[in-house]
Amino acid sequence: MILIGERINGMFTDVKQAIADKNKQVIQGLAKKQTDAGANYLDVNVGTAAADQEGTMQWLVETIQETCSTPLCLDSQKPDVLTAGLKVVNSEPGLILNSTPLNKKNDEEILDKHIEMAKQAGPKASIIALTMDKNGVPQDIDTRVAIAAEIVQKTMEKGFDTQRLFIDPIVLPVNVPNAQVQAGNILTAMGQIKYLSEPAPHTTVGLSNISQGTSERSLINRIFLAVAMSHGLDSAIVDVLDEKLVNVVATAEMLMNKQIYSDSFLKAYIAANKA
Ligand code: THG
Repeated sequence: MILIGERINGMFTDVKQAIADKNKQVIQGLAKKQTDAGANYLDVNVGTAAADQEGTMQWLVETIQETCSTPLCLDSQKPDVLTAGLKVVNSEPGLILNSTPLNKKNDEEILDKHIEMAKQAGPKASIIALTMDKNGVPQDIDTRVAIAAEIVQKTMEKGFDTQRLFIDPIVLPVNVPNAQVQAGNILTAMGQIKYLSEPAPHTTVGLSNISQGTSERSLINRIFLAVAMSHGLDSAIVDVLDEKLVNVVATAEMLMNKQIYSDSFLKAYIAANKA
């Protein structure tokens, strides 16, 4: 399971404040803590508060890279913000560009642009593409899979390895009226997306979206993650500082026979993930 740490996101009050104060310690502390907890990548999202999003992305990337070499996942819907991040990021250990829809009303070519940016960034750069198009976020299984199929097709046409593609079926909060059915739709779509190419694309989700505004947030996150893994999910943007969540990942992998059982399988998982 590829774990992407969600915490360096301007959506969080402490990160928003650190960005405003140019407080490197807060950002570097979060980078180190998430790396120690088993994050394979660190999501970097400037949020909506910063006036200068491009400069903020660069400051975050440089600040993180001063303290650790964990691969980064540059998270912005704005190509200019990603371009700014790409100027300073070290893609040597790996990189993800997060995230592009299939197309947008005002940008039909956005997926092509992201693929091109990833190609320029070197052999280890991947992209996350959302099962979303100019009509918005689909509410049913078939449209999600159809959009995913178009994403896979375009990826192949561009000569971009499908193993460098992560497809995100877009997780919505479960408490939104009429949205409860979406969790199941996402699981079914995810299972089908795995059959779109050989080798299969990765799948990923913004896990914490599922529990926004609910009580029992961490319980909902943990259980949805385990269920999603059984439907083929092989990556997620998560709160890796939730130790029990990481234990759920380790246990699910062990029960699916992807990790060998030993009495210390939890410790072994963390140790292997850190390496
Ligand atoms: N898909 C992709 N990328 C994404 C998402 C996605 N990136 C952003 C987001 N969704 C994933 N990251 C988060 C980070 C935080 C929260 C949810 C998803 C979250 N934050 C608290 C909240 O809103 O309640 C903030 C609380 C606080 O300030 O402490 O839940 O889906 N590809």
